[in-house]
Amino acid sequence: MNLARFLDVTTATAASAARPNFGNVHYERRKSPVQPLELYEFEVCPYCRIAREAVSALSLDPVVYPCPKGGKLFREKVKREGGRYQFPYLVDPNTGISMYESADIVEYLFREYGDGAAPWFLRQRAFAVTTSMIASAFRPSRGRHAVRSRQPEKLLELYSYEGSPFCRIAREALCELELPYRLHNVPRRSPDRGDYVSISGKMQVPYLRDPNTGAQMFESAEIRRYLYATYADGRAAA
Ligand SMILES: N[C@@H](CCC(=O)N[C@@H](CS)C(=O)NCC(=O)O)C(=O)O
Repeated sequence: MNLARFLDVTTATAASAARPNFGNVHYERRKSPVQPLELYEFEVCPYCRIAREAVSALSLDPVVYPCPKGGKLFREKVKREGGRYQFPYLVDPNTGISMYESADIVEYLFREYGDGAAPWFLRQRAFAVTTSMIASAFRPSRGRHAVRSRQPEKLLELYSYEGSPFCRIAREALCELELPYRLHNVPRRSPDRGDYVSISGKMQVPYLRDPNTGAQMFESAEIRRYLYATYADGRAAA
């Protein structure tokens, strides 16, 4: 392992440790959305993390539209539809709702799809926000700013769960490149793990599938390199 990779993994692991196991274990899901939820967010935003932990804990599979700072693609849609640039922003086409505010998103998801009550680590607001800010502070520049990219025709697919440091590294690259993707959450005890293993061949995340090129891969460093090589406009992965 070279020094850059060592630092990458160490800081991503420190970020995960600030929210230990939150979103890594499945909570009861009463039903699944028929049409995928849409989540507008960016990786380093601590409030977005809270929303992502909720979808991860419920093993939900939203389409994620990355909205990094300086992004030209999906930020505008949020402004147009919601009235302001603020993230996270959730759209549920099944119920017709759309909302800002991570606390409202958590409450909505567990009411609509879970067993009613969100777990304490998402409900205790001051604790959730503070620790999520600490997590972001370990990787202040990753998953924050947009990098010019070209858009894929078909949605990429990422299998992941929120608290894995390696999944974070993969999500950061998708975010920086503003690549929309279907996020399949497979936390521990998720009922969806069986299906996942039959697709991927083993229980390991992150796992990226790109239907545009046929590429599929597990390793976070390889995922970052692949995404930059394939979609960045003339820039290699840092
Ligand atoms: N109270 C909101 C706070 C959301 C918020 O402040 N989000 C910041 C990013 S961390 C934002 O949208 N900033 C505007 C921008 O990025 O353009 C929540 O919990 O969702």
